[in-house]
Amino acid sequence: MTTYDTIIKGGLVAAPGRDLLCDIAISNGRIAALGDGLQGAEVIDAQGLIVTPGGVDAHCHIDQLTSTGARTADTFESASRAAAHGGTTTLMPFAVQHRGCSLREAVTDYRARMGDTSHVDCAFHLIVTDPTQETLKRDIPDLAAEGFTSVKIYLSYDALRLDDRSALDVLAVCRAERLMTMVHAESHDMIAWLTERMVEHGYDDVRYFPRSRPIVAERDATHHAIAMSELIDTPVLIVHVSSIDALDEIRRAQAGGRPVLAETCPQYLVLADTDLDRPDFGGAKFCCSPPLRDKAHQEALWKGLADGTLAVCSSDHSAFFFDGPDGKKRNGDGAPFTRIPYGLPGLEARMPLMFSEGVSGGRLSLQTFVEVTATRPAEIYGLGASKGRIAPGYDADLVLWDPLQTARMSVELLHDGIDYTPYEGIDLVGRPVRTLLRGRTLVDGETWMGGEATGRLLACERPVPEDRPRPQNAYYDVTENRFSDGF
Ligand code: DUC
Ligand code: ZN
Ligand code: ZN
Repeated sequence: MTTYDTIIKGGLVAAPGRDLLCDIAISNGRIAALGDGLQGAEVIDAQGLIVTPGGVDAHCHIDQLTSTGARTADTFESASRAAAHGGTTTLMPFAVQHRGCSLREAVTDYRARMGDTSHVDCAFHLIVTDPTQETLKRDIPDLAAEGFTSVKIYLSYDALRLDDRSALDVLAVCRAERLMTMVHAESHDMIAWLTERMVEHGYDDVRYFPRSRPIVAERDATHHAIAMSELIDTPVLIVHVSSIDALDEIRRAQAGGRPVLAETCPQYLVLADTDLDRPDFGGAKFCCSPPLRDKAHQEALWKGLADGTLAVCSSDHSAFFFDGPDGKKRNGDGAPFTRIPYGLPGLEARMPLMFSEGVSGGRLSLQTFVEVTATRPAEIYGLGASKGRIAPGYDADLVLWDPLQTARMSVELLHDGIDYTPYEGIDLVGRPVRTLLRGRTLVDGETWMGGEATGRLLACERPVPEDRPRPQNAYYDVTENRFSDGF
């Protein structure tokens, strides 16, 4: 009988399509077999535990310089260590091109920041803010060939947003190169106009922040992003969907056969706009964009995950300390909402929250939990051949969960070193108790076993298949430079 390197014995395994009580055999860092009575040099007892693929967090900002000059709080070392504690084994942060800089230089910079310091595997998305001819014609195609195969564009934020012509240019290159385009969909001018008036009339306290970025601005930009993707005939993925209204736009596009994908994040599922009312500038801890919404949106988003409208649940981790010179108070305790760095920490909390609120809470099946936290993000961004599934040939990135273990979310429970968590006080049912990356245990209970960092920089496949179905209506074919109906 074959003796494998490691056997995970007797757990309930969330295998593709069904949950199985079986052993998992691991050899050379990969899953070698699923079955009963498998033998290995090392045996990990998983009786009474659930085994899922390691989480793939497809939207996180790590060691990133924001457009307003603040740098996010963690390094690749600290972020990846925290991620592993929370059951995430692949991170997809961003390499950001700031205006006037080259995209290639941005990638060189972020690769150097990661270096050999990550404890989990990483693949970068590209943020394009300056689509010069060099960016469009040289850097994006060259980087795509090297495995950087997804691009995020912004329809909001002064320093990041693209106007429509520039956005269409980027979408056209993504179509030609078969890349996934992620869109931050909030209407810039609506927000800017409203913010100006609110500030002028003294409504600049952080508790008014959600009103400055209203749902209609998200709905409008979501519709617009979908329309641009239709014109170019290329898939888009709408990131951090926060409202029923945006979800409805996405659902309508999908029902019409459009290649429109979407993501939401735990903050929109478990936190609400009332959290921004907290005293002593506490609302700043909940300041992110799109903003937190009324609780009524939460159940709709959970249903969107359960029915597949929302394919991905990422953290949108963008961590700032509450105190300190580069944190939420960098422009003063009580600063106006226009001068607070936006973003919430969530790398480590994402999987435990989704397991507890989703699986233990009866909102998601175990299968759907795995799909939205691991399988679909891996597939959508070109990592589907090695990540996100428990099947022979896949990387042995695995998480063992004790479905009965409970804890209360708190800053002490987490390992990211940030001085707060927006999820403080949430009771958790079900906890990750062991995380493995390519067959090696990184975390066992509370004990860090990871030693030296072994995370790899991953090259992604081109996510859009050559033979994807084409829509019925005519579109301008940017590869052929003519209309698709022959005009
Ligand atoms: N919104 C984003 O789009 N990115 C990072 C943080 C945030 O709040
Ligand atoms: Zn965004
Ligand atoms: Zn983001």
